[in-house]
Amino acid sequence: MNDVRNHPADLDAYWMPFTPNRRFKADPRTLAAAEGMYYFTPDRRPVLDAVAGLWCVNAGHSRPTIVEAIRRQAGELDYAPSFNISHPLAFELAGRIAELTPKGLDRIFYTNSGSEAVDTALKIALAYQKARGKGGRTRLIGRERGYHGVGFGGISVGGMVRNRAQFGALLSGVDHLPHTHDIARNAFSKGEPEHGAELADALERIVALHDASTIAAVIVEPVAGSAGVLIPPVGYLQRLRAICDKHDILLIFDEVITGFGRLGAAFAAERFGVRPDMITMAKGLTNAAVPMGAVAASRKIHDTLMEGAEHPIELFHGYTYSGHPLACAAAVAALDLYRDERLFERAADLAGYWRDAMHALKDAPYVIDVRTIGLVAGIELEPRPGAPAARAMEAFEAAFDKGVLIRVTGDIIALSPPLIIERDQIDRIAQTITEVLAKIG
Ligand code: PXG
Ligand code: PLP
Repeated sequence: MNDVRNHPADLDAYWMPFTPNRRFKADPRTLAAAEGMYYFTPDRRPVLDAVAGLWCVNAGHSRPTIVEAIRRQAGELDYAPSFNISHPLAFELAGRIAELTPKGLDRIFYTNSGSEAVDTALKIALAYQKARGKGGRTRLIGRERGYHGVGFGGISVGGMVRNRAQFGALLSGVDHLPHTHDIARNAFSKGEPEHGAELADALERIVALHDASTIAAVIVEPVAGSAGVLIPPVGYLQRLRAICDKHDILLIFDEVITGFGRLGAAFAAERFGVRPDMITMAKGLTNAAVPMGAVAASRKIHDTLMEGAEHPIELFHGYTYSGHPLACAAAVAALDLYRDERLFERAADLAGYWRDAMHALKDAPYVIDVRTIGLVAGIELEPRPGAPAARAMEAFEAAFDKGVLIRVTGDIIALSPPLIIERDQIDRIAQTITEVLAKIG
């Protein structure tokens, strides 16, 4: 097998995403194969996957039924135009997704990624407001430390400062809620932290500032993933929902990470008992085997656009690859696996074991917080003085060299294993992190 370490010249052409390219190319680490809970390096060294790729391979790697579905589909129908024609599997899959979303959120628009799902949802929100005669409602409200992908819409409502800073003025008419991260009050919370529901009331202040008649939608991740696993305080999401209802503002849950079992339910909306007006999804939808995202919109939104628009095309939006046949085939096979292996229930059943194993890291060096929900954990480290993020990056490299793939963001280790993980593998992840933290300075 080709090892990029042996071909340094071959590394130049590929400009890698969200990567310190020069550092990577000086000491590349790549993965060449995967099966179940494991990756394999080009020299066939197994690496236990504690992050489901990038929070996306929820059923584990290279599952044969998904592989076979993609193969079969590629031989049968490689591509069908997405505008005006489509193909049967796209309709079948939409019905399958609608079985998993909260009742009434059952109109499915396909995209190719989470970023596109977010931009699509924001555009649907604006089109909906216009269609119902509220075209003045153009403002979009996001949240500090939110991650909504990398499209201009997504970084505008997003709150990861560095993802915005290089790119100019972004969308106008956007405001942000405060984030809910509060280690001083909530350190070492298990599940939803106790303090902070009142942070939702910041939405009332934003409404007072701009007037409700200018606001189209609020978008939040139910659990913020990329920013380092920020779990909503008890009652927070319910309060956001109530304030949105009071002022007739749409609420969008970005469930690109929280969807498809990550929290032990199909969607976080179900887990928290809060019904948004739209859900964005991607990642686990196809078990990441083929890129695909989607927006689930409420009937109210969908039907308003179906009745209201004066044009034969109700929504001037879509992608060449919306509902791509290979993605649909992968998604149907992935949803079959989730159902047949009861993987969402499995995640719920394992969540207690996961929580206890992760919270045992409380006493490891540098750990200032552990937070867990479903099969997600954030382990926050005290930054090394004068070198933020260095400690976590060294932990990542040391864990990889010990055969465990973790993910770090700033000084936070974020873990989100495939839902097929076994208890001894959970133990091994915790053990490896303990060893690694004892070793680094
Ligand atoms: N919304 C949310 C909530 C996400 O987590 C996106 C949108 C964008 O999806 P795409 O498919 O366009 O990447 C995401 C993606 C990480 C990490 O390590 C997280 C994501 C992507 C890559 C890395 O935290 N989330
Ligand atoms: N740019 C050009 C020149 C195009 O023709 C198209 C699609 O037809 C796009 C961008 C958008 O590509 P996609 O539909 O894959 O998002």
